[in-house]
Amino acid sequence: MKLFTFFRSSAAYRVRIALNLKGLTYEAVPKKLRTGEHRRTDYLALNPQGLIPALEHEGVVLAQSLAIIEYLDETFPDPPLLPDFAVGRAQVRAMAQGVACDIHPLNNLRVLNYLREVLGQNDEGVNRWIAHWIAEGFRGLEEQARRHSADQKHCYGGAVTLADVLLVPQMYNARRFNCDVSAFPTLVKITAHLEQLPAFAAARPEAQPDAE
Ligand SMILES: N[C@@H](CCC(=O)N[C@@H](CS)C(=O)NCC(=O)O)C(=O)O
Repeated sequence: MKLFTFFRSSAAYRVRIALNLKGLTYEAVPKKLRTGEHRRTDYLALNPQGLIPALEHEGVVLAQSLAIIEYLDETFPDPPLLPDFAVGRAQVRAMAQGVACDIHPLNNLRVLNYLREVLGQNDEGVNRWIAHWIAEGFRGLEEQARRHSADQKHCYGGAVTLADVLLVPQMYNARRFNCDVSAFPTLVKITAHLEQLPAFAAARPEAQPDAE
């Protein structure tokens, strides 16, 4: 198994957590986002969307972190990342998609570059944008976690789910951009617990071979 990754890519961070939770070994193939390695023809031949991550398994290359993680969960079901009942699965997916669809895309590198280079925003403007959209998304996620967490250690119930796999990298990004997360105590508490787990700790950006 090969993971096309970048140490600071939060979408790749999600897949690294899922691979570790499943106990799967993989070869990390780093692609430097800053130098545009993800836009070169060799990588576009593998992943035409030109985004990190992609996962190669048994000769097939998969794109999109949520699709990859659900593929891993179906192919290697132990431990499961989704509840065993339909309502639970929908609720966990709703939390995960809140991060993957509604927070992360607004703060992605190409969006930030567009704000800077085309719309002429300075660092202050870009940082306000980042903080605004993270806070906006975290508001709903905080309430969902408050309702669904059984122990303030997991977003949903009392075991690791897809929602946790998505939360931790997004919280990493929030801290990286100095966002004030004090209004989201449940998310902060859950993250603090999860970051201690070996599968999450080994996936953190600083622990990657391509970390700068
Ligand atoms: N929805 C995609 C997002 C992937 C994504 O945006 N990856 C970022 C790194 S976290 C990327 O490749 N950015 C390159 C760019 O913006 O040019 C997923 O979940 O895999």
